[in-house]
Amino acid sequence: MKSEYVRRYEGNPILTKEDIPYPVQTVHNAGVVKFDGRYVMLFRSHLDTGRSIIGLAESEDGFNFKSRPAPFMVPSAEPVFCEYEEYGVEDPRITHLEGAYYITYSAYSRHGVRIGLAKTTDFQTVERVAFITQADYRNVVIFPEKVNGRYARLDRPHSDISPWSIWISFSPDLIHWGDSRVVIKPVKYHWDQMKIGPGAPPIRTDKGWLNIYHGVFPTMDGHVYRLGVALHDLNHPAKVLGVGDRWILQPEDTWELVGYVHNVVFTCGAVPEDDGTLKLYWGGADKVICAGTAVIEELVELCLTDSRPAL
Ligand code: M1P
Repeated sequence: MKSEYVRRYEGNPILTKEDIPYPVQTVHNAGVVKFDGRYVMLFRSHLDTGRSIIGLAESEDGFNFKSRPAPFMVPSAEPVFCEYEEYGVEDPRITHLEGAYYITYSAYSRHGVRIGLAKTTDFQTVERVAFITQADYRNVVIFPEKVNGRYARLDRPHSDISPWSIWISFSPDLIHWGDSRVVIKPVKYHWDQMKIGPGAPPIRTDKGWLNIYHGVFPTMDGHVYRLGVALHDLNHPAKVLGVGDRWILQPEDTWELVGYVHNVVFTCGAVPEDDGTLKLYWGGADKVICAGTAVIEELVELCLTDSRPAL
């Protein structure tokens, strides 16, 4: 069944490794923002070694992207950062906040995976700010404004005891985080029953913060990654107003079904537009980047009118 909620761009995939002017094996999992009148995308690529780096591509229309000649972020050589990025940097998300663009990314090393925070104001240079989690965490998205005087984020710690779930945390300075609590858990024998994780940074709507997340279902033929939506209270985002019972996107096109990891659609970014739609970006089978559009109000209604329990 094709998605009722996401209209795929007819030119998918919009970016493949053939478009990248340096050697990579994959191009996927991209954060995207509007900057200076155009779209800027940060995307993950595997190198021949299997380790990942982050590239940058730009577009006038949000669909036709051109890669820069060199990567934007590679594992750091700076003290402290180098020890925790030794195995690669992955899955960038971008949040525009107080005049700067903050990038959260997964930093892999012999110590596990943790989340790095980097900052740019021009997408020419980038500075590492801090690691904002210990191991093991992935999928951290920062809200694009303070909530009740504090910065807020959704995150996804790993656990041996509980299925991997979406948590919320707060911070006075973007560096020190706490007041953490779980907000959405996978549902047993449901499309997201195995694990879930935040996808795109939350989008403000009249009715709440729209959270586009990924959910995973285990099968005898491997795991299937789909995308779903949840809505969080604007003033108290730890309160979940609804989680859509149905997925909004699942692997359907050939390049989503077969690739580096089969049966994956995975988002790190969506761009809200003035006309009430959003542009959604996802990695197809961890190998290519795809795009589509959705009507924000339809996603919000799915959360509110066809919901399953959050916890
Ligand atoms: O291969 C699918 C995805 O697997 C991981 O996702 P999760 O955080 O849900 O475990 C990540 O490695 C992600 O990059 C990848 O797309």
